[in-house]
Amino acid sequence: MKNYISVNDIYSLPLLIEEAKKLKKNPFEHKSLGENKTIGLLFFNPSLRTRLSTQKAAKNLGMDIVVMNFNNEGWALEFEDGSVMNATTSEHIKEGAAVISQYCDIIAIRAFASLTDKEKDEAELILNSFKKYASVPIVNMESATGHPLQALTDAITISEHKTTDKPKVVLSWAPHPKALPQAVANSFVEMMIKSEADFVITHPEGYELDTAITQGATIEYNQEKAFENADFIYAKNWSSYVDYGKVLSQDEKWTISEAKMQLTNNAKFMHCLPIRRNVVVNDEVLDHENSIVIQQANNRTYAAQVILKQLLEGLS
Ligand code: AN0
Ligand code: CP
Repeated sequence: MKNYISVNDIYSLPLLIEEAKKLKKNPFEHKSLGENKTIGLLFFNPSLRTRLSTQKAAKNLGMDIVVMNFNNEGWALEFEDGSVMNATTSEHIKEGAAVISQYCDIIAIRAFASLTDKEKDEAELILNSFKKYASVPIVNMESATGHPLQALTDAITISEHKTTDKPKVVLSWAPHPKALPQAVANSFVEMMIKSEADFVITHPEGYELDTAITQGATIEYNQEKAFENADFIYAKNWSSYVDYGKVLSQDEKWTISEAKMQLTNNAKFMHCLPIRRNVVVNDEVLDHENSIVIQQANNRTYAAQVILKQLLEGLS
């Protein structure tokens, strides 16, 4: 593996999941692989899980870690080619990425969607500029359009908890007061399309994701119908893709409730976290034994570790 930018960088999903499970059983087995190698974690947005689990994954492989928050602590970066830098930006990504590559053997980046400029978000300006100007592998820790480390975590978690070869997995939109990116949902959809699953997406009208991503997936606008017989309910809010970045509905009828979970096949409840209680999901569902959100978050470490292991193995 050269970079982990999207789930399409995965060569064989079943093999990767198996390897992640092996690492989970024996996390320190490859402690010397990352010896004298440094990973740089660059954050343009907040994080709890990604920041800590990626550090832990790197540590399990014996790597050194440097972390930098760009928003308040770094120089404001310029990403446009040929720009006259006489305003707010202090350093061009050309130098920035090249310099960080002198200190780090792998660079991981979190840079959310603006949700104001669809074209720019879809061009993945920050992630792709790092890819272009860095001389080391790049890991996506949630970009404008994807969160592939989360999606790999989700695939591992489903594989651990499924009781049939082809479980019914439902991605359900749920309300949220703020406009959130489509990234988590996009990568989850891509991952489920690659997986052995009866996969259904349910959301209110107007919340259709990029059709280039959902092509081949079933979309059911009736949430209760979608929940029937489900083995996994994966809740997530996202803002409108069509009416880009807008909150079109905060309809609490879409909140995941115990009554809705009753329609399922005793489904497990999943969410990437952070989650707003009694908005996205009711306490009774999140606190139920079928909620596997903490086990899911635990798997963030092994998803990151299996990716870092493959990238380290690819370094000469
Ligand atoms: C972010 C999102 O929805 O993309 C990060 C989730 C991992 N969530 C929030 O900003 C609440
Ligand atoms: N799920 C996830 O990526 O969480 P953080 O935003 O806390 O990293």
